[in-house]
Amino acid sequence: MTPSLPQRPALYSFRRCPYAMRARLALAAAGLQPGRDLELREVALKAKPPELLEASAKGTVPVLVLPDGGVLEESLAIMGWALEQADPQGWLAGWDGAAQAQMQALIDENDGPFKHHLDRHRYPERYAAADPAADHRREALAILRGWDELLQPGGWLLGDRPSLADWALLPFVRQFGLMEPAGWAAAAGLEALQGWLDRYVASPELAAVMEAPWGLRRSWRSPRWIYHLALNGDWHAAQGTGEYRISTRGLTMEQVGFIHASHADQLAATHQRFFADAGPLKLLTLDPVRLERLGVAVRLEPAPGCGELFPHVYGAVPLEAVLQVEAYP
Ligand SMILES: N[C@@H](CCC(=O)N[C@@H](CS)C(=O)NCC(=O)O)C(=O)O
Repeated sequence: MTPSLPQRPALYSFRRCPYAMRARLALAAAGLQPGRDLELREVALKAKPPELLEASAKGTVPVLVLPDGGVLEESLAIMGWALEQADPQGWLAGWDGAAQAQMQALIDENDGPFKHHLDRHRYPERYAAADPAADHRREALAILRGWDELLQPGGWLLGDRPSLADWALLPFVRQFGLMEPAGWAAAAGLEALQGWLDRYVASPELAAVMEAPWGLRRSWRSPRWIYHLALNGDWHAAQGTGEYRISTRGLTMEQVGFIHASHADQLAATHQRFFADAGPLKLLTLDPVRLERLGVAVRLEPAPGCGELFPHVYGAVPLEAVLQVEAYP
């Protein structure tokens, strides 16, 4: 085993991504728990950690990295893996080959044409003006009417109990419904589907994957990045000048000779030691590779007195080396 492999499966997720939601739904249904059975690493899509990109160069979430080095980089593969571990609710178990083929066909229709129209309806600015969002809404609704018909006899896509297909499609239909809630509630010919979505939105299964420990609002802190606590005013000033030059609370880089930073596992103690009474702060995530590329050296050096090694940044931090800015604590 190489040192970079996780001891438990590591799931790279993004709380609101429908693909990641379906993966979390399946992992939770299998009885797995973050912290105990796997490590959940919430990512910001604008600042993907290097560990994710090394495991899966295509840079989408969800990705599951297994302790044996296996990498599952498609949401459906993660759902399949989860259900192989345990399938107590029978999402796949108990359905015959024909039913499983129908599930796959529904998922293909969702991930292909439905998602295509959903994106063009949702983000018209990203697509050509000659391709109006209203057309895509109409096309998406036509697909939804087909699913509505399937639901009518038993309340679920394949009959009277939910299967893999229901859980794989629901996060995407939710996204469609959320785009125009009034229009969705008033849409004709979708009564069964509206009821199906309402049950999902109110379900404990969805609530569980949108809250901790499955749905995190804070990004995972990579051990390859370095972190700096900034007073709100100092960060604000840096945005005006294009670079950040404060070393630590009340001291400039010129006074100290470098800018103090911490590794992820040193952050809480740094906060406690120097900023506990400082009020609201900004936590800057810095990429040392990007800093070096911009000509700013980062050296690991012992803190005076204790000898613990901390990253020290030798030069002003250009804003483009700041990957993320969050309120802290
Ligand atoms: N086919 C992939 C699609 C996953 C996907 O597209 N995820 C989106 C987020 S919802 C993503 O990671 N996009 C990359 C980005 O926005 O940078 C799967 O099923 O897992």
